[in-house]
Amino acid sequence: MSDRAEAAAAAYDFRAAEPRWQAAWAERSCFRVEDVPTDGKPKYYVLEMFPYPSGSIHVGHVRNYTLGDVVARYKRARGFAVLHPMGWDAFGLPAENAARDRGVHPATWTRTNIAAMRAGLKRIGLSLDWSREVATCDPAYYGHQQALFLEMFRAGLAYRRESWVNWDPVDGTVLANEQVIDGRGWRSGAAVEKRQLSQWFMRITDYAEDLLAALDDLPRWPERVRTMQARWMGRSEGARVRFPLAAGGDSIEVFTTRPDTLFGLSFVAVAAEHPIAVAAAARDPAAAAFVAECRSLGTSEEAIETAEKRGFDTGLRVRHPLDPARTAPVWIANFVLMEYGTGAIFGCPAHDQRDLEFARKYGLDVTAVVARPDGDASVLVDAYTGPGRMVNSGFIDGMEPDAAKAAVILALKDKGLGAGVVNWRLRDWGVSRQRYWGCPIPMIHCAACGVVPVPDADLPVVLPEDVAFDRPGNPLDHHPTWKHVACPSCGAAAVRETDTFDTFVDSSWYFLRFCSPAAAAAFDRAAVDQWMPVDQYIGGVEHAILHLLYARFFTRALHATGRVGVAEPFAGLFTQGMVTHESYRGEDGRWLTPGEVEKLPDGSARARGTGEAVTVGRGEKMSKSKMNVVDPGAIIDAYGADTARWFVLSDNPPERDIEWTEAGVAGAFRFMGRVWRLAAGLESPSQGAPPQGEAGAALLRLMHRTIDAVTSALEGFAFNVAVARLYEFVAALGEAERAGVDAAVRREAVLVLARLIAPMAPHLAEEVQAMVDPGCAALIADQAWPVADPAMLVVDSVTVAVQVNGKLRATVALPPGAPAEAAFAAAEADPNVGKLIEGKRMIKRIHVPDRIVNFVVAG
Ligand code: ANZ
Ligand code: ZN
Repeated sequence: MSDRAEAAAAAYDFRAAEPRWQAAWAERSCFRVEDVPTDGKPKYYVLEMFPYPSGSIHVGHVRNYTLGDVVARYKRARGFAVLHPMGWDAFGLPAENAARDRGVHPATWTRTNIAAMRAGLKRIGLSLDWSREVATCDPAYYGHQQALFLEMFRAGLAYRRESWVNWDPVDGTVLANEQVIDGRGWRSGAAVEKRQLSQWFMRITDYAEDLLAALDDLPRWPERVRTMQARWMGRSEGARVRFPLAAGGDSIEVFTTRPDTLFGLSFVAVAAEHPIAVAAAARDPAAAAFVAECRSLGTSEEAIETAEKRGFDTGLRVRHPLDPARTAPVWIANFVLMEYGTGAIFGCPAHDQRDLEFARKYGLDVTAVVARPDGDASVLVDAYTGPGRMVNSGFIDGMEPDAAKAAVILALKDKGLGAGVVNWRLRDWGVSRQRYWGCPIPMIHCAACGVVPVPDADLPVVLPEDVAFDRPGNPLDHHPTWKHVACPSCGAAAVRETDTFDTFVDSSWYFLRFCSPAAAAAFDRAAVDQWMPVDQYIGGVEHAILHLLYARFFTRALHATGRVGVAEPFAGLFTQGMVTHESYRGEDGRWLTPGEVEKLPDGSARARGTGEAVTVGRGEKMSKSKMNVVDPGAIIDAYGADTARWFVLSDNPPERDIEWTEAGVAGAFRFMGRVWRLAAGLESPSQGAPPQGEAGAALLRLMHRTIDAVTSALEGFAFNVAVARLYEFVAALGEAERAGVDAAVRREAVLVLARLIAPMAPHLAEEVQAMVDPGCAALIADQAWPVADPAMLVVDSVTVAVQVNGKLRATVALPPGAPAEAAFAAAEADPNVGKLIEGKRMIKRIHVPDRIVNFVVAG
C-alpha cells in the first residue's frame, strides 16, 4: 500500500458514507409503513413536534429530531411497525412579515424555507417516512381542516361572538398579546386600544372537566406539564352572588371563591367593559375617560396584573345580599377582567391583598371577618388569608371558613341571590385571526340569512395568491374579488369571512393526518385507529400548555362526534432541554460569532486574526441577537451527521439543557473515528475459531452487559447513559485489540457494537457492518436488536451441573442462589441438553441449589 492510500484508509470518510447510506435506506424504503399494516407487528407511533419553516435547521431541531430518531430506530429494531412522519407547521405571521419587509410572497417564502429545511433534515439521516410529509399551508391539508371545523360547528362546538382584541390604530390591525409591548404596537409603536370584534370560538370549556380529569391518566407525561395544564385550566370552586342596586332595578352579579368573607364587603368593582361601566361612561365624561384609559391597557392578563391598581367611583351603591340595611359603593377597576367569572367582584380588603391595596389607596372600609387562631382580628400590612374563625359576620360568627362558605351559599340560595358554582380560568378558544397567511374560515355572511357555512362541495376555500401587502390590515379584506360570493342559501350577494384560523388549529390534528396523508377525507378512521395514540411525542416545553391542550381538545371533540376511536392523542410525552452556547463580546461590546473567536487552553478567548481580548459569557439559549448560534449544516460539513447526533445525546440527560462546545463535538468526532478503526483493524477472522482465553471471555461478558445496559437506558430515555456505556465498551474493544484477543471474538463484539450504536449513529453503524461482514445482505436498519444472554450478565457466578436422567450433559453459569425456575430455564437453553429433552415427556425436574439440575425424562 502506498503511504497516500494508507493515510486515506486510516480515516473514516463520512462525507462519502453518510449520503451513501441515506440513499440505501431510501432505495429500500426502510422507514415506510402502510396506513393499516397487515404484517401483524405491534405499532409504535413516534412524533416530534413538527417545525415552523423559519428558514433553516437549528441545533434545537437537531436535538429534538435525533431524540425521536433514537426512539424510532430502536423500536423498529425491537420488532415494532414504527410510524415516524415529518411535516411543516407552515402558516403564521413571520411569512407575512417577510412579505411586508422584503416583498416576497408568503407562499414563496414558506416554500423556499421548507425546501431548505427538508434538505437540512435529510442530511441528519433521520428514519422518517417522507412519503407522509404534509404542509399545513397546502390546500390539500387545510381544506380538510375547513371540513372538520364545519363538522364541529354543526355539532355545536364552534360559535361566533363579540370579543375584545388589541387594536393597533396606526397599522389598522389586530395584535396578538405578545405583539403588545408596554401597551404599544410592536411594529408601529402606537398606543394599543381595546376593540370589540365578532370572532369565532371553539367550545373547549365544554371539555374542561374531561381535560382536567384525564391528566391523571397520563403517567407517561412529565409531572410538570400536567401541573401547568391543570393550572392553566384553573378550576375554582366558589359562588355567584347577586348584589341588588340600592336605587332599585338591576343587580350586579359577582364570582367569588370566598363567600365566607361576604360580611367583610367593602365595595363592588366591575371591569371597564362591564354594562354598568358602559352605562356610567354614557352618563359621565369622567367615567368615560377612565374607561378609555383602561382600554389602552391591552387585554393580556399579565398587563393587567402588573399595572398599577386604579379605580373610578360610579356613585352607585349596592345592598348587602344577606344584610339589606348595609350598602357599599360600586367602582370601576382596572384589575377586574371582563373575561373571568362575571366581570365583577366584591372586595374584601382584610383578606385579599389586591383589594387591600385598592381600599387603602381610595380610603375604603377595611373590616376583618376572619380572626387568626389566637383570636386576633387586626389587619396588618398584608391581608390575612390563613385559617381561623369568622367574626363580624352575623349568623356565621364562630364558624371555620369552610363551614361558613356552605352556610352563606345556603342562605343566598334561600333568598334567590346566589348559588355555589365552579368557575374556570380556561376560556373558550378564540380561533379568528385577522391575517392572510392562514387557513380561511369557511363561512359566508349574508345580509338576509346571517352566517352561512360554505357547503362541503365548495371546499377548500383557497387563499387568493394575488394579494398586496402595501397597505395595513388584512389583505383578504382588501382583495378586489375574493370575498364576494353568492350566498349558498339564498343566492344573494354575500361576503366571505376574511379571518383565518389561529395556527394552533393547524397543529391540533396534523398527527391524525399523518396516519393516512393521502386520504380523500381529513383522515381514514381505520388508519387513525391503527396508529393512534402517539406512543411517544417529543418537543419543547414551550408547547406544554396551549398546543397540547388544543390538540387534546380537538381529539376529544372528534372522538365525541364519532370520527376517531381515541380521546387522548399523546400517550407519552417527552420535553427536551435546550441547546445552549457561550456568547462572546469584543472590547467595544459588540457580539462575536463562535467562528470569529479562538478559545485558549485556559478557557479565555480572543478574536481570530486581530487577537483582541474577548469576554466569554456563560452558556445560554442560542439567539441571533447574541450571535451565539451554531449552524448544524456547517457542523455536518466538518464532522458528519453522526457526530452531531452523538454529541447532542451525550453529556446530559435529554430533559436537561446541554451546552454546545467545540471540544465536545471534537470528542464525539474522535469516538466515531475510534469505532471505525476498530472495524478496519479486524484482520480477516480465522474461520470458526472458538473464543479463546479469559480476555476473550471477558470481552464477551462485557458485550452482553453492554447490550443489557444500553437496552434499559434506551427504554428509559437515558440516552446519555447509553452513550457512556458505549464509550466503555469501545475502550474495552481497543484493549482487546492490543491484547491480541482472537479476531473472531472481536468481530462478534464489533458487529454487536454496530447494532448498539445504530439508533444514535446510524450511518457509521452501517459502514462498520459493511466492512466487517461484507456478505451480510440485511442493512443494520433492518436488523433485530441484540439480545443479552442472561447467563453472560452474571458477574459472580456458580457453575451448576446439568444432568439428563442422572448423566452429566452440560454446565451452566448462574448467579449464586438462583431460583429453581431460573436454573431450569438456563439448563433447558443449553443446546446439548435441549437436544436430549426435546419432544420427550418430562417426568421430574430436580434442583439442588447452586449445584445440580437433573431432568428425568421418559424413554
Ligand atoms: C371576594 C374575595 C374575598 C375574593 C377574599 C378573594 C379573597 P380564582 O381563585 O383565580 O378563581 N375575581 C373574581 N372575578 C374576577 C375578575 N373578573 N377579575 C379579577 N378578579 C376576579 O380567584 C377568584 C377570586 O378572584 C374571587 O374571589 C374574586 O375575589 C376575584 F377574601 O371574591 B374574591
Ligand atoms: Zn342568504
